[in-house]
Amino acid sequence: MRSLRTGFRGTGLSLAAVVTGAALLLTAPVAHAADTPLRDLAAAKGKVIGTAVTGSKLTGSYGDIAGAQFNSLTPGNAMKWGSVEPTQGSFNWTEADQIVAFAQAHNQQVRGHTLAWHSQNPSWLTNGTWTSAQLSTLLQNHINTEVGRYKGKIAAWDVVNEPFNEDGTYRSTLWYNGLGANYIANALTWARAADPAAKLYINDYNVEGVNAKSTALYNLVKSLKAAGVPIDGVGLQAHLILGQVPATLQQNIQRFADLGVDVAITELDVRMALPADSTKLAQQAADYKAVLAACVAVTRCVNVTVWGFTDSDSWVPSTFPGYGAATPYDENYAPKPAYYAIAEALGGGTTTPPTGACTATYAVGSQWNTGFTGQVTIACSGASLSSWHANWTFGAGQQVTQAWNAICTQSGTAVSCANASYNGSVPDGGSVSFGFNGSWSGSNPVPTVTLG
Ligand code: 9MR
Repeated sequence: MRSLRTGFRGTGLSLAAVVTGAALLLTAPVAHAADTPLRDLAAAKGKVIGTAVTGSKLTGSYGDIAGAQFNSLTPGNAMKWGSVEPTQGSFNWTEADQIVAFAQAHNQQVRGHTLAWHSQNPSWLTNGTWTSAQLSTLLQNHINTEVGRYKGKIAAWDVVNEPFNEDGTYRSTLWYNGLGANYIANALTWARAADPAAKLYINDYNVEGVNAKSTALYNLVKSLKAAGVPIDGVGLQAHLILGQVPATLQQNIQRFADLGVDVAITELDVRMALPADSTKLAQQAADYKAVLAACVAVTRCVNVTVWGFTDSDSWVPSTFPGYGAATPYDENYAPKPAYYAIAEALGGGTTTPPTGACTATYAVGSQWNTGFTGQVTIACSGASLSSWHANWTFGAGQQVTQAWNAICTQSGTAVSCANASYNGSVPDGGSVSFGFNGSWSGSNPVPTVTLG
């Protein structure tokens, strides 16, 4: 973290600067959560709203938001086999226990994730040479141990994760190759025995719309039901791309519901090419709203879970370089348009961000081959501030090197600027500005500034 002190610009840089950029303006309303938390809105609709979480982060703003806004938590990684049994016979339940305890303290459900998967398994398991009988015993013992440990504390388990290929054939995995497709029925049966109260799910991605993969899942669920295998629900992960909510989402949810199982949207996120801008964020809001609306429209769609609620805790940027901003809160925990869209789809009344309040305007002034000056103006109309933080995320590796009339810190791409001692007050109808020198290369896109 770099700390950049307030001060007057002492260099002659701007004199030598070549003005290449016209002032670019973007405004953003003051960060302001919905008046009614998402979990209360969801409950009023008979739904559950969840988020994936990282146990070690459940303090401070992250913990506050996770506890206040959501009534279901899914451990993002903590309950995976590789996490809980890194060495055969030696268990580590620390993070999983922590998340369950947090959920209980906040009156939240827990979705257990996940028991039979091809990924994030311990190396002793994947590197071992096992007979079918041994493999079957390993899986049964794993399910007994983990489901048994949390018996009565888990609302739903993703028992089987990602069993299908895109064309609807079974994925070639440790389990399928060693045990055949029957591993699915067995895993469900063992899970039921270990915790009869938990709802048992099969979970997969790219099964949100009607397609070959979701039809294979549909046919599997139908045959499991016919055979009396315990299956209570399907999880549609919903790792979506901006503007690409499948048109058949609601129809697909409905056809599973009609089979007599529940449906959950288990890992919702909507990724976009970075940097985010107001147009993309508006599209993302529409996408989130469409997903929530499809779930709200089908009685048996019981839960929508986002795969991380803040952009600072999302798997997307590391897996899809150049993509991100996929969750409803930005990296500084300011709610994004997607947040308000979720609230609206859940029937929230006064959930749109306030207009006629205080806005932040970011402008690129001078720009030369390696540097630029930026100016942020905070203006209030119909509202006032006694202190402020202006936050943004640089989209192309820019760095703030010196700021004046604000105290700016930059951590990675995230910049946060607090008022100086003398300019925290912004009266109704008034404005304050601060400036900074920055470095850039390649491109210098304008970020969206939020006020906190
Ligand atoms: O969010 C998880 C990330 O931290 C892990 O690195 C990744 C490894 O595969 O798994 C992520 O979660 C996955 C989930 O368990 C199953 N569906 C896809 C999710 C995103 O990869």
